[in-house]
Amino acid sequence: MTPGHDSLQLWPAAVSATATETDVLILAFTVLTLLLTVPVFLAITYFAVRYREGSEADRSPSGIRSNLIEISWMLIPFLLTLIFFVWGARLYIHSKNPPPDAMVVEAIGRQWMWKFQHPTGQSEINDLHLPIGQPIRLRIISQDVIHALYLPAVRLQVAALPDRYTDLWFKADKTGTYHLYCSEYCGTDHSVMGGEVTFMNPGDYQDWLTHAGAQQGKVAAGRALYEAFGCAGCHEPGSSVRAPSLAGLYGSSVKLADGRTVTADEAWLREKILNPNGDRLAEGYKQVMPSFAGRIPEDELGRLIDFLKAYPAPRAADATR
Ligand code: HEC
Ligand SMILES: [Cu+2]
Repeated sequence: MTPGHDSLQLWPAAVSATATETDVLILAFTVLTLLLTVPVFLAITYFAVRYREGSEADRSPSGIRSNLIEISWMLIPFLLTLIFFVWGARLYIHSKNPPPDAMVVEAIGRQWMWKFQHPTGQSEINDLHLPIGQPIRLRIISQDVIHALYLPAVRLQVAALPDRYTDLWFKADKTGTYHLYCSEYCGTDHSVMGGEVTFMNPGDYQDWLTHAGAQQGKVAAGRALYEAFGCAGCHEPGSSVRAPSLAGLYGSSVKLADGRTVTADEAWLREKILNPNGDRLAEGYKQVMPSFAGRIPEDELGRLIDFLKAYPAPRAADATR
């Protein structure tokens, strides 16, 4: 199942044994709760009607007194619910104790993106590629405020805290692409802080690491600089500064305040970042972008431009994500 809004899903796909067990636990507990409450409500309704004011019903004491009935109506539901306590506690403890051979992937939350780093060094932003059939442990931390990483397909979520590691582990057994969210309100762009997790066969994962992963790593490094130098603070939607979106800018034509039109190629991006004002001002905007000349080392500038070249124009689907 792939993420999307075209079909309404009442229950997200479950891709691990723990996820399936969690579903069974919740369903079974719902059934037990209904078994224990529905008869009570039916009895209340029945007695309310039967013994309403003015009814002819027989109100003389029944004479039945039984300690056995008193004890069993308390003890049986207590024991039945206790089973669920033990079951739930076992599942919880299991989910908190990653096996020692788990593959550790670092997850870093920041306003407003997730960065994931694979044990072999590749990193990616907002998307996460993982192998199936192997325990994965995500070691999670935040660079700013409290976020929370939520993976509905494995039925797990955990807070991402500044200055403290938290974990989450699972073993997926189904390939596919599923949603990944930040589930802790963390500021203006909280709603777009998320992406997709793709579970792949181990062989495909190795391929991904050597090809796409390596490429994405470079882009991810540039994206991190885009955030670190404060570009995102002005250029991302939700900013209080009115600045054009840089998504999909590379290769397009830019209208300047002085009436010229230029193509946003590599050289132009470089010049614009180092010396944004004067005759490079975009049409319809104020001159507020600071010059980064002398502030960005040459190698980092290269990576930043690599990121801008790969920064896709927003897809329609992203707007609703
Ligand atoms: C203080 C807010 C601010 C910061 C920080 C900022 N910019 Fe800008 N940027 C603007 C504004 C406003 C414009 C539109 C006016 C202009 O062309 O200068 C702009 C324009 C641009 C353009 C031209 C876009 C177009 O459509 O013409 C590029 C490219 C750009 N910025 C890249 C960057 C990069 C890369 C960084 C980080 C290294 C950055 N900006 C940091 C405010 C900012
Ligand atoms: Cu967040």
